[in-house]
Parts: sequence; structure tokens; C-alpha cells
Amino acid sequence: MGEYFSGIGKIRYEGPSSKNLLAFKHYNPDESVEGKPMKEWFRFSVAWWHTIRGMGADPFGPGCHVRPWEDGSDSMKMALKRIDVAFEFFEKLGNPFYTFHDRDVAPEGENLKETNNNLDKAVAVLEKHQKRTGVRLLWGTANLFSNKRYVHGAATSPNADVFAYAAAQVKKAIEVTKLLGGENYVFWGGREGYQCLYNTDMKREMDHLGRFLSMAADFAEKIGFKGQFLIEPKPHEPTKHQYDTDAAACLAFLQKYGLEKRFKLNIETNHATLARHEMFHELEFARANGILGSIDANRGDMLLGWDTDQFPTDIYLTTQVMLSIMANGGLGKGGVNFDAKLRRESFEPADLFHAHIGGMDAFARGLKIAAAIRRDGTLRKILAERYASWESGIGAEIEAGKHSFESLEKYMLKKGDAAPNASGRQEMIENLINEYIR
Ligand code: XLS
Ligand code: NI
Ligand code: NI
Repeated sequence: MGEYFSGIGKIRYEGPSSKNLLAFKHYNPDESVEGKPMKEWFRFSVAWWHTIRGMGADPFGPGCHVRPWEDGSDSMKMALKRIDVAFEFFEKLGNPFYTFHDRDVAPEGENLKETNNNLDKAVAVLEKHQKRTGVRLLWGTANLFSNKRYVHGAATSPNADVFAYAAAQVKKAIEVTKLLGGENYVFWGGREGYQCLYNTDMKREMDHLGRFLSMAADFAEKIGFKGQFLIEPKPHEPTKHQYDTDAAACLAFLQKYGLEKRFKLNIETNHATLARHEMFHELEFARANGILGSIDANRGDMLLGWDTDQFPTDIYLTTQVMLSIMANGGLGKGGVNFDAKLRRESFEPADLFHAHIGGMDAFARGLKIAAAIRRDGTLRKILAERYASWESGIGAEIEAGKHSFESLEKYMLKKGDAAPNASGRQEMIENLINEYIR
């Protein structure tokens, strides 16, 4: 095992006054916030596909990132070497978790059997490194979108054999996730959607997806996989319309197919904004419905309409995210997974550290700011006052189910008109939030 990131040592917390750009200024893993260490609030995770496999390719040119250890091949030998690289990176950065797709860590073989053998070999080495370093698997998933067999989708493919292949692939991916102690398993609907409605039987495709997810849940139960199943909403890309459009569409889908008790959501910032929602909206919707499971942390670009997967550095964003997560009492088995990649222009290995350090520090600041907002209590008071009419009298009676349209008509005929409204005070509240952003 060589040293791949030479010149970069263990990243340490040096505090806000440090000028060292390869140190944490805010992420102090053991510092307690509301009685819980920072590292447990976040459960930070590094995404294999971006950080270990991403080479900066875009539609206009191939990868150009400098990775001295890479030969660029999809050989088994290279796959095993990348595992060494990855764990050196994890140990230096100090992320407690990682995530991967089956095909990120091992190449496909000539047939499914060979492919599974390759995966087994990689998983044995991953297991060894996990034991050695204590780094754990936040979630595993299956890549059901890169291979050309999935050109029309996987569970929603018009080709029944492709559905069967995808089922076999996910079965294996759940097995290896269980073996590695993965705490969740993610379903992002790669090509589950359509490009053209003339050639698409939408009802049939959605029924197939429902059946596929039911089969996955049954299989997990059968083998005793205790990880949380998560669906990751996204409105489009690669297809024009992805079936798992947003948190609300996913909830309706899960309820229709009787899966709402077995799945939660993995909410990604850039997917929320592609759906023209704020991340805050998606998190609050999931939280309100008891299905907030985990997050893919990144951000889009305000002026670009695609999934740019940039590292999050905006502390207004991380403050909102942490307000939701704290109100949720944390993410449980979930975590904050950096589903984020370097810009093509940031091509040196050191950039991988700068990117993750920045993301982790931005989240640590968000946590501290959200904690200050909660400690101060002004926002909570404003919210409580806004809904005060529901705490007693007619409001409390309605909430308790004691009224009908007839009784409310009687109440209002007697009263004549509704009590006056109070101002929403949005600008004042936005100013107040600015007071905490330091
Ligand atoms: C793609 C998704 C993907 C999932 C894992 O847009 O974000 O990376 O997180 O399959
Ligand atoms: Ni994602
Ligand atoms: Ni994404």
C-alpha cells in the first residue's frame, strides 16, 4: 500500500481563527451541540462515484483530472487499488462513512456470474479496510443506468428480461450492503421515467416499479437486512420525466403500492432545486410525513438547469438544512452524504480535500447557527404565536374533530366575521435570521 495523497496529512480541527486551508475551522467532531457530538449530527459520508471514480468528464470532453495512481481502466486490479486510495482519503479526511454503487467498486464481467464474482472480491477488500479503519458504509446501491441494457430503464423497462436482470443485480447489491453492515440501501431511479409518451405505457411502468420495490423489501426481510430503504427523488435527468419526481410524488407512490412503512427518502439538494423546490421544502415535506431518512448534500448553480452536483458552501442553505434535521431529532440511520463532485477545472488530488473540508465546515456552521436560533427561541415564539388560535377555543375544538360545516356555520353566523389577521412579518424574520449568520 503506497501513499497516494502524499504531502497531505490528517485533516484536523484548528478553530475559526486558523488560516490553514487544509484544516477544519468549524467541524469539530466531538464538540457537543444540543447534547450530541457534531459527528453524530452529520454522519458525513463520501460518495465513491464522484470522489474515487469521477475524472471530470463532461459532454464536451473526457476526464482530465490528475490521479497519478489511475490507469483509467476498468480492470479488477485497478478496482482493488482504488480501494486503497479511497481508504487513505477517508482516514485523512475523517469522514465516518462512505457510499457506493456496485459498479463503482468492481467491473462488470462477461456475464452476471462473473460480475458477481468481481463484486465479491472487491467487497472482501472493502470489509478488510472497514475493519482496519472503522469507516462504515452509510448506504449501498446498484447502478441500474450506465450499462446499455438499461437504455429504456430497469424496473420500468419495456423488456421483461431487463427487469429480471435488475432484480438479480439489486438482490446482490442488498446482500453485499448487508455483509458490509450498510445502514441504509438507496434506490435512485436512474432511468425509471420516460423520454416520449407516444411509446410509453405509464401505468404499466409504474406498476412494475411498485412490484420491483415490493420484491426488494420482501427480500430484505427474508435475509434479515435491517438497513433503512430509501428512495431518492429527482424530477428529470437522465429522462425527461423521472417517476420519483419529488418528495410528494414519492410519498404518493409509496402509499399507492403499500410501501410507506418500509421506505423513507434520501433528499438531494440539487434534485430539489431541479424540481423547483427549495431543499428546505423537500426536507420539511419529508419530515412532516415521517419519511425523512438521509440527505445527499450538494448544490446546483442558480443559472444552470442541470444536476451540477457542486459541493455545498452556502451557509444559508446549510442552516436551513440543519433547522430541519434538528427539528427531526437527527437523521437516525441516515447521514449527510456528499453526492458532489469537483469542477472539471479543479483537477488535482488536493482539490478533493478542499471540497470536502468546505462542505463539512459549511454544515458545521449551519449546525451552530441553527442551534443558536433554537437556543434563542425567538423563531419558535413567532411560530407559536402565529398558530395561537389553534391552541384553545374554536381552533382546539376543530383540531379535536368536534366540529362540522353546520356547527361552524352556526359559530360564524353568531360571531359575524373572523377575528383580524396578524402580519406574517416575513422581512422581519429574514432580518432576524441574518443576525445569527456569523
Ligand atoms: C444522481 C443521483 C445518484 C444517486 C445514487 O443524480 O444523485 O448519484 O445518489 O445512485
Ligand atoms: Ni444522489
Ligand atoms: Ni444527483
